[in-house]
Amino acid sequence: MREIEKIQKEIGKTDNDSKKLKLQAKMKEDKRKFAEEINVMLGIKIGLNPEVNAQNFSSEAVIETEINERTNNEEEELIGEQILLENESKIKNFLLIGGTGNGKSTLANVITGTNNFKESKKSVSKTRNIQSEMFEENENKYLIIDTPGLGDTQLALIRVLDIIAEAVYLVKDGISQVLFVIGNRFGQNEMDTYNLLRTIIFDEHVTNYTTIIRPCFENFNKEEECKEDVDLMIRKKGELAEIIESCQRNVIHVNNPPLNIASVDNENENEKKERMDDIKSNKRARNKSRVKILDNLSKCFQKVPYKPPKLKKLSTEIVDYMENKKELEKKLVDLKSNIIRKKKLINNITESQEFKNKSDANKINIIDDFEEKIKQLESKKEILNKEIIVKKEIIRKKVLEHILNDIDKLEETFAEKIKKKEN
Ligand SMILES: Nc1nc2c(ncn2[C@@H]2O[C@H](COP(=O)(O)OP(=O)(O)O)[C@@H](O)[C@H]2O)c(=O)[nH]1
Ligand SMILES: [Mg+2]
Repeated sequence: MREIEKIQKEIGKTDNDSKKLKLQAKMKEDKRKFAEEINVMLGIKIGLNPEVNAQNFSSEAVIETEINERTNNEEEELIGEQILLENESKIKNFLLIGGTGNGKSTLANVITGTNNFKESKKSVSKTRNIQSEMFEENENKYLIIDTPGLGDTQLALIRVLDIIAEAVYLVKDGISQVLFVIGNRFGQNEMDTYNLLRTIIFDEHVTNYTTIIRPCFENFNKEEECKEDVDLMIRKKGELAEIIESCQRNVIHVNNPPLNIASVDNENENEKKERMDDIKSNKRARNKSRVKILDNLSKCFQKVPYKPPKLKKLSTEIVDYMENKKELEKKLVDLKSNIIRKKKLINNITESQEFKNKSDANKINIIDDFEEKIKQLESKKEILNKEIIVKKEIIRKKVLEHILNDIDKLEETFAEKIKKKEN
């Protein structure tokens, strides 16, 4: 029940209605599972020893309340689901791309107003997965999608394929804006990411839906300095200059300095105060950045999202497999926690006085029964795992086939990566 209490606390804390509805739905599901578990436990006890009166178990009362609550709330639940569906259809997608270490995850934290994305220090290993977060601001619903630097030469082809599949799945209904994050270390890797996407899932119109984000820009509220920076990038010529020109110089400068400033060894009071002041001032900078960015992004809510033909094609090819895979993954998670719960349950039962009072034959029966159930679950888990792998492989194959159609147009690094894999 601890999990349920945790969710209850979370519900109390949140003001966000759609999050509340989701949490409530999750809580109900957890409660239902818990009740089922207790049912199984009671069933075994009653089945093996009919004279044990079920009323003696305090859990019986719990089940009854759960069941009553479930029927009473069924209608409410249906309405809740309806609202969730309607809300989800109005969400706009924002895809963050760019090289590793340019400030994408930090930007994702700033935009969403969370700390859910991992901001990497140089020494720390970076995330290799797509991460997304939904939030609401002035009745606009944003889905912010953070991607690893696809141009990263250390990234294995298999990961690139998985990332593309996940991104395509998330933005299957269209992209409101691609946020191309360009730090000071801008180089070919960054350009490769943009070009890879432009070649395989977008088209030449992507620049109409591209916003270039320049983090680490302290004077981001000084228009003149921002303009100078854009002029400078354009004067350097090259591919970046072309993109900036064709996205009508849609560049947003921000500064999102870190909040996770580590203390020095044996930090004294003064040093601590300084650090706290720094964090406060960095927080202020981030808040200002957030206002500036959201002001820009909110304009996208009037525009029809970008849904280029290649994106449409690849998403139709993989969407069913992706959904299937996600369903299986969810089942696997449920199954794993079910196994853990069953193991805990048998521990609790064997420690109870009631169990100890039973005859040896009865004890063996109860334990055998549980072990058999756990064994069945374990084998189900194995089957699920295999099914997931099969789905993943099909999806990768589909993405790879899709990329191969354009291999001659790809940048060298990617073409090489793919050819190496082919041989
Ligand atoms: N001062 C400053 N540091 C930043 C800014 N954006 C990111 N960083 C730092 O740059 C590093 C890499 O950022 P991260 O968001 O993990 O980059 P990612 O690999 O593109 O996701 C981290 O140490 C961040 O604290 C910024 O606007 N200003
Ligand atoms: Mg990152």
